[in-house]
Amino acid sequence: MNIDIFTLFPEWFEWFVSQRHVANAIASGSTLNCIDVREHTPLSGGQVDDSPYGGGAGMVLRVDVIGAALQAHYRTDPVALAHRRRVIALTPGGRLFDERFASELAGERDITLLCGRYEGFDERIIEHFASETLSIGRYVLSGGELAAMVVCDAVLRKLPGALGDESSASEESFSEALCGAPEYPQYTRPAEYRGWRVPEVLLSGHHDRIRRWRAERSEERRASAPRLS
Ligand code: 6GU
Repeated sequence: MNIDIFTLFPEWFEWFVSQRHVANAIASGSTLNCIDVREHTPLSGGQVDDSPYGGGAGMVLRVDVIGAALQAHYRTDPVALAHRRRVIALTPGGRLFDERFASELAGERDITLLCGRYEGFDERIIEHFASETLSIGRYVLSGGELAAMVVCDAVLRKLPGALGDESSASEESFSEALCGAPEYPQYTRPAEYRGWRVPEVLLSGHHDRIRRWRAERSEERRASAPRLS
């Protein structure tokens, strides 16, 4: 899939794209493209934000600046663009990002992420240039960049080839293979450490019993887990 990220801090993503599973996804044909919004501003001195109408603290990302960046990159009217592909404004009050949302995005060919900064977006960006909003949690970050990385991480690892072992993404916590239940507990060597033994069943080599034991533990965790939505 192709992910375009509109940001004022493209250099933040240099580290991110060098991480192994992200690099694997890119090597397998995905792209992660950062567009520097400031390079496209029609305003002088690289201005991208302004003080809010009506007063108040902080600065707001300007609608004309985001409009110009989208227009320059896609060479199409950004309003029409938002009807053709998912253009997602990253904002703390947006639709909460969860495993279902991640799977939905992993099924897309192209997505665009708009990173807010300062006190946020001029509302007209969200209304006219975005197809939807996304939040990674109910807290305020100083910008959408870290949220964009969270989204890319969760989405790219769902694509074939991103992880070493194909089955590991589909079986883990909250995935459909587990009917939305949290993952069962995992153990590796040593079989005993400070007297803490790995459950005998996992050492038994008895695959049916292991499958049953895991399903039961998974179910137990679901019963005691806090509601996810
Ligand atoms: Cl997507 N952006 C910002 N600025 N803060 C957030 C967020 C996004 N998600 C949670 N907090």
